[in-house]
Amino acid sequence: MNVSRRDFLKFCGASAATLGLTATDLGHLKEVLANPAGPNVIWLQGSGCTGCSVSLLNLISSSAPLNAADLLIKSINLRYHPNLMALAGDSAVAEVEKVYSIGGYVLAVEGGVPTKFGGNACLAWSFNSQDVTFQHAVMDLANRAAAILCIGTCASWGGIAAAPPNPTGVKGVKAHTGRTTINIAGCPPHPDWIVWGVVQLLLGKAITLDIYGRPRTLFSGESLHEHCPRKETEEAELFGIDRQCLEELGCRGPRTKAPCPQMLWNNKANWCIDANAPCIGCTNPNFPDPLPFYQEVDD
Ligand code: FSX
Ligand code: SF4
Repeated sequence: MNVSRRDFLKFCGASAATLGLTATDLGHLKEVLANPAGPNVIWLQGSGCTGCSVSLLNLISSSAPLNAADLLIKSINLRYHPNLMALAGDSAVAEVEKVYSIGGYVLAVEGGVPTKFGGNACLAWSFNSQDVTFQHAVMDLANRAAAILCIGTCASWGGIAAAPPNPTGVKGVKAHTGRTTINIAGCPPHPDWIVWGVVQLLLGKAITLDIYGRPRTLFSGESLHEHCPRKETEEAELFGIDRQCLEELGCRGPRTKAPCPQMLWNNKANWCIDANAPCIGCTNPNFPDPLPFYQEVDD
């Protein structure tokens, strides 16, 4: 099968449709987004690479929210984010304390939770000259959160941060806190998936999860391989060859669920396989297993 980029883009619907948002939802969303009293959001970063935040900052959409600024400034009250807030030091942490005392906020967690060494491998912050470990901050804040969004595979299950031999004992947020989490998988997750999660919460919609805590709307159904334009093409034996299947080069598409082929990345410019990079299965709970990458796996 030889699929041109034009044909490929044709079968990729608009994000709103792909994400199952109806016209009524979009109308309701417009009202919610116009409400200055959006929900409080605390965004924590633990053991990860900050790529999840960077992915969100790459958001470009034709419908509201149009970009990350639109989402973060107009739609929600982002009360704490280590990279994006203007406050710093004790005054930043005081914001967290304020929101915590009100309760009912959305806790967004990026990065895994290191649990060895008394949690001292990762500090959330210092407050009044006292160090607070990330594991302690997550546990405390999870207790009074209305919902917990795990942004990325590290926060969901440990991900790269928990890869063997996992010297700092990294765990996912659910494994650490025992609380139900909404796992927006991916290393990093697509910005539209993160926005989708936030929008569902803004709309007051229940999110149905699969057995791994991932939203079924985003991560259920057929494997990514079933929607790949390279399905049933000749097997590539070398990297860098267009339009050939990458299974022998280690593609994890047949064992991975994610709407990458339908949605594309970077403002619909491309996705891993179209750039001749095998899928590495970054939305899977056991990611990065099986290692090494780029080696064929038996299914
Ligand atoms: Fe993990 Fe976030 Fe991968 Fe990185 O910090 S999901 S390593 S892209 O960005 O947590
Ligand atoms: Fe596409 Fe990978 Fe499946 Fe080949 S193995 S068809 S490259 S998803």
